[in-house]
Amino acid sequence: MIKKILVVGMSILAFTFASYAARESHCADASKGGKQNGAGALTVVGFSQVGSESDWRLANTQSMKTTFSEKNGYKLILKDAQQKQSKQIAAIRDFITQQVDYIVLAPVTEAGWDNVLQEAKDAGIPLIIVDRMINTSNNELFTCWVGSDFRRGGEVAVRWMEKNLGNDKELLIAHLQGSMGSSAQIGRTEALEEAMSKNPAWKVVARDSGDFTQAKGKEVMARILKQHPRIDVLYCENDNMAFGAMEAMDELGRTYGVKGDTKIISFDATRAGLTAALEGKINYNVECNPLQGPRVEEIIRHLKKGERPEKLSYVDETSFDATVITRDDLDKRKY
Ligand code: GZL
Repeated sequence: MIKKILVVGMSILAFTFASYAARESHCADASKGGKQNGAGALTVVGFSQVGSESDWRLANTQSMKTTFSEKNGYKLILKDAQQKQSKQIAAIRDFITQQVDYIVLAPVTEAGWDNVLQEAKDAGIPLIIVDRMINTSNNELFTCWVGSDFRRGGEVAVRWMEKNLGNDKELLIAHLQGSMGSSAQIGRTEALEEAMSKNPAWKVVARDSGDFTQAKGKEVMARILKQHPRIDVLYCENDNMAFGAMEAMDELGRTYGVKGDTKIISFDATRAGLTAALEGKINYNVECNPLQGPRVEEIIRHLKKGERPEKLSYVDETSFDATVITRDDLDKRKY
């Protein structure tokens, strides 16, 4: 009888120790990307992506897929949120349940993340934010961020406007905003609003959101064109909305681009956006680099070694003027 009690006691002790060790090693390994879920030696990365709303987004997703491939030692679990924050929150909770080694989040908007990021932190899973930023009072809720300086991109655009369109004469501006509350929309809008305060001759005659999509961009621009017979500048917060706006202008016989009445400023500098610039349809295109996969992987490699990489890192970007862009510029592009 005593022997039986001893055997039962020892097995309970062994089980307790094993489960404690597993939890500790998960938390410890979470910073080293250990194999925590039967995926062999692969490091499991859960990626909550905004959606597939634009060419930029597709390039961003592809960069993550190419980087976090099995041949590179990773298993990528990609979840597309169709631009809904509720789906992203559900995805993060699913990654926690699956005990992934790392979570990557491309947040659709800036607000509303503290609770679910706290859950990931409590689970000991490092969370890396890419592309847009979140608005939080607690920077410890995420490990690192990789993305663009959207305000700076907008300032590059308005400096081009001042230099090439002048700030001493009336400019009637149509402003197509991206997904409201996203860092890209906030930064690009702030830059234009600051320029408006410095250039009283500029007037934003129409402003609406096209949610970064071509279809919504066309719908919004068609409405604006019918209300405003003269639009000197379209300040468009991404290429896909610009493509939609161009469709609307074509249908209403309005001209645009280098030789047209409405000058188009766009953001992203996707291959299609730069093709439009090369064709003289988009006057100026400010790059927003989607190739963030390698930067995220570099962060994970540091974390695996127990190092603490830079909290914020910005991707490299440039801009393109239709009057100087060449076919060679386009051929060199990776997306
Ligand atoms: C920018 C990114 C934006 C792009 C859009 O980093 O968040 O979202 O400008 C995309 O094309 O939809």
